[in-house]
Amino acid sequence: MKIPDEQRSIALDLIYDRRIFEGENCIYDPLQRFLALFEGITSSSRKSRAEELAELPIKDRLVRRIIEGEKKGLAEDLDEARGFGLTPLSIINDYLLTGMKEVGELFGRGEMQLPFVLQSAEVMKMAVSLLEPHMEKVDTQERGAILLATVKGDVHDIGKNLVDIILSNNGYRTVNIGIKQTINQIIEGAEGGKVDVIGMSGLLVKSTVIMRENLQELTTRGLADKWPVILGGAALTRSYVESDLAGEFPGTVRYAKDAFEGLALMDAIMGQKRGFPGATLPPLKERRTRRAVNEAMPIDTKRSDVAENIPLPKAPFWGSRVIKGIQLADYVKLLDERALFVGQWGLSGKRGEYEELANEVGRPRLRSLLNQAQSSGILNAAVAYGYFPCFSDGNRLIILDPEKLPHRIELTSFDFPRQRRDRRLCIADFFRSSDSEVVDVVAFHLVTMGSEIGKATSELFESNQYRDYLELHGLSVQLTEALAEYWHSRIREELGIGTTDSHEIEEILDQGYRGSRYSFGYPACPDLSQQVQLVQLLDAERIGVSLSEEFQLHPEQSTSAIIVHHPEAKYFNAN
Ligand code: B12
Repeated sequence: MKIPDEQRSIALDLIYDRRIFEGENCIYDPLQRFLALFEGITSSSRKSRAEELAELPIKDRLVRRIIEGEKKGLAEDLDEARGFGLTPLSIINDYLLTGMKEVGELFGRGEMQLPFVLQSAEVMKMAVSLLEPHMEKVDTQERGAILLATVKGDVHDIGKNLVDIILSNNGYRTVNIGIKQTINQIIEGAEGGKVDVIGMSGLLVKSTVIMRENLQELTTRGLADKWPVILGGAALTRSYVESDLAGEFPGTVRYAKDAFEGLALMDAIMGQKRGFPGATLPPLKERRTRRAVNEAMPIDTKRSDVAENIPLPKAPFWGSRVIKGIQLADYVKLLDERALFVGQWGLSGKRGEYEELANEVGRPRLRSLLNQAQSSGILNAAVAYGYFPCFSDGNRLIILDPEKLPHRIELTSFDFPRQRRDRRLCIADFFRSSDSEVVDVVAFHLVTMGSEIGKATSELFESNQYRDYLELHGLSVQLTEALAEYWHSRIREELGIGTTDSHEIEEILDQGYRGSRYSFGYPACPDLSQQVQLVQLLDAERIGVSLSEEFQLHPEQSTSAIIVHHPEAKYFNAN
């Protein structure tokens, strides 16, 4: 956006050598076009962005500052605007918020990416704090207020915090009370904060149940009509919220797929509340006919057609070990760039723009962030892992005490669901059964990036460095995944099954190896409560990881898995 479109597209044509030929003749040569475009222009004749901005009338300049995320010279511009007699409130509402509205529209059309949206929000935040000392009490009339909380038992806060950033920098007051909040704390926060709306967030499947209970509690206490409720988070679906929950809740409840939908809902709710003409809430998603609930069916424990008598790898040792101080260079090779750039940093752009965004924005930021993170000592990668003798019994995997072998003394066990269709797969089928003369081997691992990185990201959020916050948080979670991927490859190597590994990183990230790594909470083994046995087996406290009552790992940037060597083991959905 800051480089004129023509210059940008010709520069890209040059980088990617997009010459066009007709037979032998080159009919389009980006190099020639590039030279022609800049003929006679020297670096001193090119105006700086500050100069370009300075030429705009002050009102347009304020709008552009927000859109371009340009902080330099902001204080002077705000003084100039006030010098013209504009009140702080008018500066905010008529110009700065106009800029933020445009930012939202650009984002909605895929023409602006999340890091730049956050950069604009940073300028907005700074402008408001510079204007605040000049505001009269009456000036501070707000557009509306929302309480934000991640529900009981759930530690995820990035989604809720992004909502906080977008809403608070679009003129709404936010009361962000944090993670793991009970309904009592939510109600107290809403009463105390005098909010208009309650926003709840949650990424766990369990959180969707908690949200339902919270709505029931609001109803029982006669508070259903007091606050409209907006719900968001990965495990929710629009139809669950807008048909199932809305059907049971006498008040208003809506689903927001992202922060901008949250903003649109706030605009609609507040518009209605203030009686703005034409303000309406989007209609609820149509109620679908409910699927027939499965009557309690007998549990199917019959083994599937997975081959049983495959040759077994040999465990390098029995029991568990701890490895600390793992070097970034070892696991960064397995960083899933696409998941980082698109999934975490929102560098999705329009169709076909991924490579450009990755080259121009993603990779340079990634390099500098990795350098900073490494030199500041906030990466403390550690692993607890181990190998255990085992056998399957129906849908259970029995873990044996390695010290008592050859006697088969059970240490603990895991229960896995079986598919009701397709191949009727169940994780237990990938292991020798109790009838086998030999015992099988299973590996587990639990990896963590430590707690310092979480503290560093929180500090960025607290100090309103939104873009840095998003980027460091995103990097931290993808490094956790990379560490898990790296340790899985070490385990394959130690088991002697790494020889079939693909040499391409993209293929490795797509399970291009023998066996599989299943994490509790994912579709092949959704029951999170079995993290308990895993954490005990690996004695995870040794690497500073503990499990909360709601089966969440602390520190947040941690993940666990059961590692299966069977060649037929791949991801599947047991539901
Ligand atoms: C990255 C990731 C991780 C990372 C980091 C997790 C973290 N702490 O942030 C790591 C690798 C560490 C991880 C680990 C685990 N994860 Co994980 N993870 C994810 C993943 C892929 C993306 C989450 C994310 O960062 N999203 C980006 C943020 C910005 O999005 P968001 O929070 O959804 O918020 C946006 C919207 O939803 C919306 N929104 C959210 N809230 C609200 C509220 C309001 C009011 C509004 C308006 C809008 C709104 O707006 C936000 C911004 O636009 C999700 C899958 C997914 N698609 O979401 C699984 C997921 C959350 N993980 C899952 C699981 C199971 C785990 C583990 C338990 C696996 C394991 N056994 O180790 C562990 C647990 C970790 C722990 N500490 O306990 C499950 C949870 C489901 C469940 N079974 O309960 C998910 C859903 C994957 C799945 N099964 O499909 N995970």
